Amino acid sequence: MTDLLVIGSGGAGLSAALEAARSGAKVCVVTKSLPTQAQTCMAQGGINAALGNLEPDSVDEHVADTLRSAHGLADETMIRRCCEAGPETIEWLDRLLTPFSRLEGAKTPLQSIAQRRLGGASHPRACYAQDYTGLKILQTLYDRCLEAGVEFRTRHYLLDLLVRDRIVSGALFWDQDAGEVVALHSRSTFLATGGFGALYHGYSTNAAGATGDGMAAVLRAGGVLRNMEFVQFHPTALEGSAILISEGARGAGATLIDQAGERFTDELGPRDEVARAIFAKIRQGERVYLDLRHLGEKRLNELMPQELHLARLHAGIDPLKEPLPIAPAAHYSMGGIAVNRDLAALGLRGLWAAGECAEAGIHGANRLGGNSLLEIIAFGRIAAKNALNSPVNPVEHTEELESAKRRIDALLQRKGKLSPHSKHKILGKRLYHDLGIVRDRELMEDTLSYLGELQSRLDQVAPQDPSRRHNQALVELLEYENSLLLARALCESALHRRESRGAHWRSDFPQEDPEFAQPTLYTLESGAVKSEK
Ligand code: FUM
Repeated sequence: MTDLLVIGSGGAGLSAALEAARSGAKVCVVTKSLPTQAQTCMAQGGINAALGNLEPDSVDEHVADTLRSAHGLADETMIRRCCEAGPETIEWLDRLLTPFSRLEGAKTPLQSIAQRRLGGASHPRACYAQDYTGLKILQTLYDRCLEAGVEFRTRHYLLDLLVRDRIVSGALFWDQDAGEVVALHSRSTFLATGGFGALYHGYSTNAAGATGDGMAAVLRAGGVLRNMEFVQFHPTALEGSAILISEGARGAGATLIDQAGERFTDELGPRDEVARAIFAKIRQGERVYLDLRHLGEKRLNELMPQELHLARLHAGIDPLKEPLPIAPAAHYSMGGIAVNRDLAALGLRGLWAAGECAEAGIHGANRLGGNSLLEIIAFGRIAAKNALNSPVNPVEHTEELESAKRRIDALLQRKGKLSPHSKHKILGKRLYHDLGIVRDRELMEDTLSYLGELQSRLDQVAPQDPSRRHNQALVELLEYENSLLLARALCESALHRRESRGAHWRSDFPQEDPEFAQPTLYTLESGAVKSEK
């Protein structure tokens, strides 16, 4: 029996695990893939903290930038908590030996951490490790977790939370290597399962496994999702492959140009605005490029070795010689599990959540680059402390375990002709075009009935392989089921919000409307979207 069951091994999960293990708690991290295979790596540009290492900055300005970008849908108290935690979070990561890029001639280690300006920020505030920031943080956290005695269970897919009378005391998993269902009980359960960017399969910077499994499990357990209509489209993914080219490039001076070689937008505006400006060009049949040539080889090798490599590998283009064709791609889920100010899931006891899977009132309608890494580390640690302070008494869930075993057996025996992978690809294309950067009622209503059809034909989608062990197609089927559930939540929430705000842009309601200045709430029980009062 563990004190803290951490589901997900990205930055939020590993920060929570480390914090808890260092306080003496027994911690188990469970992940559906391998530790450090997480979307945290996609936050390449940096982690925000008002250190003022390049020019004067303050927590108040960080709060103001974040609030402005959230378009009235964030919780100022939570934003302040997050921004105030910034400098201490960087100090903590520095003590853990995160290899940040450094400035020369600084008086203290903290003052020596290099910072760059990302979109929507009034100062260079993102601390970085070249363009590997998220990855380097993850690797550092993982090393420290191993030293602190955290147990890891890999390739365990979250099936459902163990919940009775609204009290969560662990979860059921499909152990992909053993080919069996396992129940893990815990005094506290922490979800750090990431977002649902992979719903936009083929049009997303996220890995195919970013299917919002924790959010879907919370819905089924009777919990609440908030602001599901807000999906961030990153302005600069490589055209065709959707490989992320970090905002750090624009922070260093890269420009966006159209076919005529003209600049057409403020490259360091908030992501929603930049993505829309690019999308408008693409809809007119133009191509859009990110031009890094003028930055020069020395600077690019120093600041962005990964971007250079990715462009050469995936686009076959040398950014030192040619501009890169880019297009916006789904990058980040602003919406997620509704949590209170203690980061406890609404409507359920014993369950905490932080990071991209949670909606904690930080990002509202549009997230600022660099704030997600800060949120996952700062709130992962806070959530772990809160969770350990409010344990529940786990009970046996024999019936749930048996029913999950029967369900998996039935899925493995299913005879349908369609593969989950092919269905996911079709869904991704449809969502990008009809529930993407620009939306309207007609398209969304069509999408909703399309989702209904997909749901009614779900029994024709089968793994095509009855093997119990190492069956990736079974996992893809489970992920596809979650994707359909979340796509419906997204579409219904987007239909409910009859206005344009931040990343939710409707051509039929192009203005922000004060009527909709509250978050949306989505549950399975009510079967409907409500505005939070
Ligand atoms: O562009 C980027 O490096 C992404 C950063 C982020 O999502 O915070």
